[in-house]
Amino acid sequence: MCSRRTCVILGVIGVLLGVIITVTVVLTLPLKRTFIRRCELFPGYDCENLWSVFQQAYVGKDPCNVPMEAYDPLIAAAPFKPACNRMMFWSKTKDLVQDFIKKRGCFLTLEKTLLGSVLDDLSWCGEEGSSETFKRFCRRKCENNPVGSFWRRASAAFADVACGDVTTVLSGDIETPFDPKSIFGSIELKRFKSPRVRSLKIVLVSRKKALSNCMNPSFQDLQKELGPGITYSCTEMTESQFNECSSAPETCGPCW
Ligand code: DVN
Repeated sequence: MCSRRTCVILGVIGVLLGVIITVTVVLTLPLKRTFIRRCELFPGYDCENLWSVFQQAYVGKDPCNVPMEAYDPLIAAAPFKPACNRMMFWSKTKDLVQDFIKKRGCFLTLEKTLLGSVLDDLSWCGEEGSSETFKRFCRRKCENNPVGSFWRRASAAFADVACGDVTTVLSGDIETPFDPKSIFGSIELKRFKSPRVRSLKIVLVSRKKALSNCMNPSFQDLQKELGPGITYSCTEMTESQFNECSSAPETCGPCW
């Protein structure tokens, strides 16, 4: 029988070991298990096949040489479906929008679709000469990295089915809320086409003291990029007004 002091020390060591093992297991959980678990929340898809098609885009390749087009077969295997008047895009406002969407289920973001959901906030890459999928230490700085290329390709396909009144949430906390080099500015906005898309409603949300408003010069650039025949509007909101909207009834009704 150990002395009280020894027992306490052994107990603490045991707990620490348990925490280290748990963290190690969770961190090294294969990406596939997360992908499949999330995929199975969407009935009607062959998740094993989708995983296999996904891997073909990057496994065995230089992680700086995975272009957007490498994901074409994956997009074809799980095409995006239009959700007219309910599609929400965002830029520099990911957390704000994801919180909103949890409360306001009627809107659809890319991250709520099958492909957006299975890979949301994950990292992955392959390596030449290896059949492995790596989760960590994947380079993100090079242009054609597997993760960035996926989000650009998925965003393009999601924007290609945008229809009706489209909403985009931008940040009033920054001096240039519309960034033409962002995915929204360089890929999604260009794919909004009339008559499929009737209007683009910008919601400019400020969490702190607003640094920009709907008269911001960057919105001139946005409107120049917007295709003909699409009505443009911009509404300024504080974060609390935006969140009050999210508690409104389950219609994608006119909060803005
Ligand atoms: O409309 C959104 C959404 O559809 C998304 O797919 O693209 C638009 C947001 O991209 P953005 O306009 O470039 O917005 P940000 O806030 O400037 O940058 C978000 C960045 O996070 C993207 O540029 C992606 O960066 P990356 O991977 O190329 O270095 C990345 N990203 C986008 N959606 C993501 C994501 N990262 C993790 N999970 C997601 N769902």
